Amino acid sequence: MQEIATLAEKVRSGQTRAVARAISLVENRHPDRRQLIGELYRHAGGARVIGITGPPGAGKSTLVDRLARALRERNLTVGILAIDPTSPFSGGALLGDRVRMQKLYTDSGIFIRSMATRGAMGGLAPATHDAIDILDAAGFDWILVETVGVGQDEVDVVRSVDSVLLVSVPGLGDDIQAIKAGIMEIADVFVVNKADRQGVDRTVRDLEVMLAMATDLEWTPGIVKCVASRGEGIEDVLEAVEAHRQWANESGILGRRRKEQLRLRVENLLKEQVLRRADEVCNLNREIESAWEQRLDPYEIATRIFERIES
Ligand SMILES: Nc1nc2c(ncn2[C@@H]2O[C@H](COP(=O)(O)OP(=O)(O)O)[C@@H](O)[C@H]2O)c(=O)[nH]1
Ligand SMILES: [Mg+2]
Repeated sequence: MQEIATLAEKVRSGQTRAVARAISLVENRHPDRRQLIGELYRHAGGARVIGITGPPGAGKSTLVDRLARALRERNLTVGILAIDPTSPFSGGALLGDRVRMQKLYTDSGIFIRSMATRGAMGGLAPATHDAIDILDAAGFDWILVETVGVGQDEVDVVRSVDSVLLVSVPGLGDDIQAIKAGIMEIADVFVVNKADRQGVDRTVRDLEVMLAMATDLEWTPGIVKCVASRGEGIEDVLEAVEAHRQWANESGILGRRRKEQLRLRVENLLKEQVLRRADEVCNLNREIESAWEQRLDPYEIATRIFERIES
């Protein structure tokens, strides 16, 4: 469609409104997204994609804000995607984020968008991957993706960036949470934020011990302290990201990771397509309803549905 081709052109020339529209399109899983990504994908791949994850309240948004400013000072452009598991219209936290992050809006070298997770039938990770492509094709030098790091969708998002920053704060509880969420083993840089608080050295030591015990790591993540709210330690964070990037490049890990990302995206799209198709063919709700009445086991239900998709 010409309309989508034109939209893709505008995205490529970096027009903010076109970028916003394109992201809405993939966020809503609109059928035209296929053509859109088809037009943009080959122009993506140049951006540095960084994931910032960690428990709520750790200071991720504050850090993202500071990183974005630091990058702008180096004349680099920054696209920001914030993923929030709550609906964008309820939950004061996100509203707070938006208001706070709005300060950055006046600069066209920064684009901020929060991705809604509502109603995404397994579509959050695919939508975010597509949004990253859009920002990448629009020419943003860096793309920062903030996630809370809970749930498979979010883990999938985090797995599809070049470098992962895990933000923790003094106090052991948060670290244990992070380990539980299965995020720990994919961290490339540990950021200990709120270093103005007591117990920061203890947290750093705990992380060091944990890393020392992990013998199978290809890369030893750096541990960086910062006070995001005051903008302290931001250069150190960037330096640690740079170190990881350099290693990833030289070791060939970056190439391998991006190939794994492609696989993950394809898998997610397949799941999305199969689910959608199953719903079209069978009406999943109704199918579950009747299977429940008949006390069918899940294997049988899935097999029945799959057979109907295939026929
Ligand atoms: N004391 C202290 N507070 C901070 C620091 N960084 C962020 N905060 C505060 O922590 C709260 C949560 O920050 P936010 O960036 O929204 O956390 P997020 O939920 O991880 O995105 C806010 O009130 C911030 O002002 C820091 O380095 N030190
Ligand atoms: Mg936040």
